[in-house]
Amino acid sequence: MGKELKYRTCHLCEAMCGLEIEVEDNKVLSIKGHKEDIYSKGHICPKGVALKDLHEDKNRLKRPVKRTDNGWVEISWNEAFDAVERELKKIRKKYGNDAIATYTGNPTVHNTGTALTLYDTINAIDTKNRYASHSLDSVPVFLVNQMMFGHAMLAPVPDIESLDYFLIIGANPLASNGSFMSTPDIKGKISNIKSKGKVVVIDPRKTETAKKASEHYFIKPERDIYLLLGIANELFKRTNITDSLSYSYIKNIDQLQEVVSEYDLENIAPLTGMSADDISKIIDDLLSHKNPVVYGRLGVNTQRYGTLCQWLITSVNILLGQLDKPGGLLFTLPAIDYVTLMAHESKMFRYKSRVKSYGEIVGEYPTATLAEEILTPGEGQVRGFLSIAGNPARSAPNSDQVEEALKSLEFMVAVDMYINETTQYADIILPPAVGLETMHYSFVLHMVATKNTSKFSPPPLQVSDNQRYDYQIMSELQRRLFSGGVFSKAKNYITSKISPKRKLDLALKTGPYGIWGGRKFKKDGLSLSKLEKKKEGVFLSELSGQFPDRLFTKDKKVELTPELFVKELQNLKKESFEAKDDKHPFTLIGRRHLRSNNSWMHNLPILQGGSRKCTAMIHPQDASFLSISDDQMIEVYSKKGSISIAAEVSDEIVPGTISIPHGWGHHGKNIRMDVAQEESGVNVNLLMDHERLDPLSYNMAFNGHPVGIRAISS
Ligand SMILES: Nc1nc2c(c(=O)[nH]1)N[C@H]1C(S)=C(S)[C@@H](COP(=O)(O)OP(=O)(O)OC[C@H]3O[C@@H](n4cnc5c(=O)[nH]c(N)nc54)[C@H](O)[C@@H]3O)O[C@H]1N2
Ligand SMILES: Nc1nc2c(c(=O)[nH]1)N[C@H]1C(S)=C(S)[C@@H](COP(=O)(O)OP(=O)(O)OC[C@H]3O[C@@H](n4cnc5c(=O)[nH]c(N)nc54)[C@H](O)[C@@H]3O)O[C@H]1N2
Ligand code: SF4
Ligand SMILES: [Mo]
Repeated sequence: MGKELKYRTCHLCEAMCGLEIEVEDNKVLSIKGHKEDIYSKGHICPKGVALKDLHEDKNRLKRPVKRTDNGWVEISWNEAFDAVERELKKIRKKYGNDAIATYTGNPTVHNTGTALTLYDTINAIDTKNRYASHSLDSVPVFLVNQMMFGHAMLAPVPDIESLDYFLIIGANPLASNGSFMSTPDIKGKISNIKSKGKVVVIDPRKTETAKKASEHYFIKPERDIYLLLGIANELFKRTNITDSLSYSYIKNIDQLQEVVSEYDLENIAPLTGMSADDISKIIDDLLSHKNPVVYGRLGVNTQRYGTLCQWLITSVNILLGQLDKPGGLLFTLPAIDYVTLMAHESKMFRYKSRVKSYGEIVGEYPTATLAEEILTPGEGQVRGFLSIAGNPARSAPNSDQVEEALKSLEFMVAVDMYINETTQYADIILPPAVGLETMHYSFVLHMVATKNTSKFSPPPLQVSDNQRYDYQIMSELQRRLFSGGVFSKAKNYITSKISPKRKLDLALKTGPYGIWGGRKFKKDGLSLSKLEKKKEGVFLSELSGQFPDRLFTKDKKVELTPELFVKELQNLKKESFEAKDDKHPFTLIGRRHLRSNNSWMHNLPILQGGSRKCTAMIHPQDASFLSISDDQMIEVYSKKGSISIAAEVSDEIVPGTISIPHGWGHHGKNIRMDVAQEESGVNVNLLMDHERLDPLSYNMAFNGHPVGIRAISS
């Protein structure tokens, strides 16, 4: 077979770039951005190109392996599934359903087959001990959406192409390519906003995004809550909001005014480390631009005030008159209306975790308590574990405890293509075909995209007979591990038999643009076969206003002052930020790099090397006080652990704070990631206290963590 061009959406981050892949004899010759792609128009980043390396990675497993005293041994799929079924059923029989825990990692959102089968599989296992990476990043957003709009997944998205003022607080889309804002070519979009107005970044570090912005302001970590309260209060003071807002469906504007009224600029400014004048200028700009939006992500979500910050960001946008408005924040209406399809799942706080009594959110307990649920004896203790596309040994806090917990399990199975820091503890690893071997439809990310588009990509590469897709593994586990009654048995059997393509086709046909959409036959409506003919995808619509119809609250109103949030503000008043912890006087924040993706792409040669990635960035003032020079090894310690890491002395970080990326520390004698192990880096989550959570959503508060620093003498 000669050379062929194939087209596929990149699934690695949220941006959904279209790729043009030159293939010959099932080998990748090159990967470029697909210029005709309806959404990304040729944009690509280095990770997209790295899909070739992922395909060729010698460490990638293609057949199941079993851990033995003499190392890893390949076994057949049948043998592997038999063992998983036998061992997990044994645990269930001995200790009950909840003795099996499941953890689903970030790639489950990005892999279409997994996303389409995952919940059926986990529901079949029928355990309350469900965990996911959501509680390491997203649950504050879910909680705010639920409380304000009635649905955890109904997330507002900046109408990025129409903005003339974009205030970014605690996000670095130039490195991350955006989150809860799926849009390719952030750099181009930021330039476009600048040509019409301003992009302003508020971040304890002068990030890649900050450098590209019109203005950047340093803020002390975890003080955003004061800034946001101050902004909200000032908006009420400077304009007659109650009169000027045209919404008929926003409840409790007056109550919000009362709640924020005590946060004057002069009082809050010193807490944030920003000047009152600078904050005042930002408020002037918010009010004088036609299309302003405030946007925040991990910096304001993975901290102790994650939910409150998210609430106030949404509220400030509402006070600016920018909710559900072109040129402001909008909601999508994707071809597969996942929000509506998942409406019955959008529930919270129905039951509590055993050890720490944390409430569940969308059926999941916080990952920060997973290790305790495994290690704490008693009824309901977790003894069996199914990990799907996750690396909690690196991504979850207090990783020493996580590893101790994984080691102590009676049985663990991982669905993953690598033997890494987490899967090394599995008894059996079930490796899926991944990347360019899989078909793709980004139905989860279309929920937070900046335009409504639709695209299906068939797999550009073939798999061998021995390989299995994630969805095949999931469905097999679903059939074998089902625990339920007669009625659900039939449903379970049927759902496990429907192929992901059938599921997609059905969802597309019955979705808002489908041939049966709105229960009427539309000849030119969407179906999978129609999409298959359009390798560049189809444009469906610009985002447009949909409220109050799209609201999921019972009264079709937006709740501006959820009681839970207002109450928590009272606790904030009791908080004092004066130096409480003399042993750990610095605050630690995270950092992302364009050529990295959480913990799992460090084995791809094309992404390794280049600029220093896993360093502790420290301000020259702090470095000189502690006699630390650039590149010198330092010890960073916390209540939970200590790491040695090279210092990167830089005035791009606010004094008193250090920044260390996560997802590194690729060591362990049983792991098999040759390239990653060469430049293994250091695991920052050894330092993280798993009890340091946002008290409302129980999301992990990675940012703002107290640490101490000392120079290591050479
Ligand atoms: N300190 C600190 N910690 C953090 C963060 C931080 O900012 N700071 N960020 C947090 C965030 S936002 C997140 S989302 C989490 C991520 O946490 P996790 O999801 O637990 O970790 P990942 O590093 O994404 O690991 C993904 C795993 O999935 C596997 N994988 C990749 N693709 C596929 C696939 O298609 N199928 C299957 N079956 N497996 C696949 C990889 O080999 C890897 O083992 O980390 C969190 N941890
Ligand atoms: N290249 C790359 N892309 C990724 C990922 C990756 O690991 N690498 N991970 C993906 C995932 S899982 C996610 S969830 C998204 C995350 O997407 P983003 O949220 O854009 O990612 P971060 O780079 O973590 O941005 C958080 C910013 O907050 C700042 N910050 C830290 N603490 C505070 C604080 O207290 N206040 C304020 N105002 N700012 C603070 C940090 O300095 C950082 O610049 O990225 C996704 N995309
Ligand atoms: S920006 Fe994201 S979707 Fe686009 S090529 Fe890079 S990793 Fe893939
Ligand atoms: Mo994430």
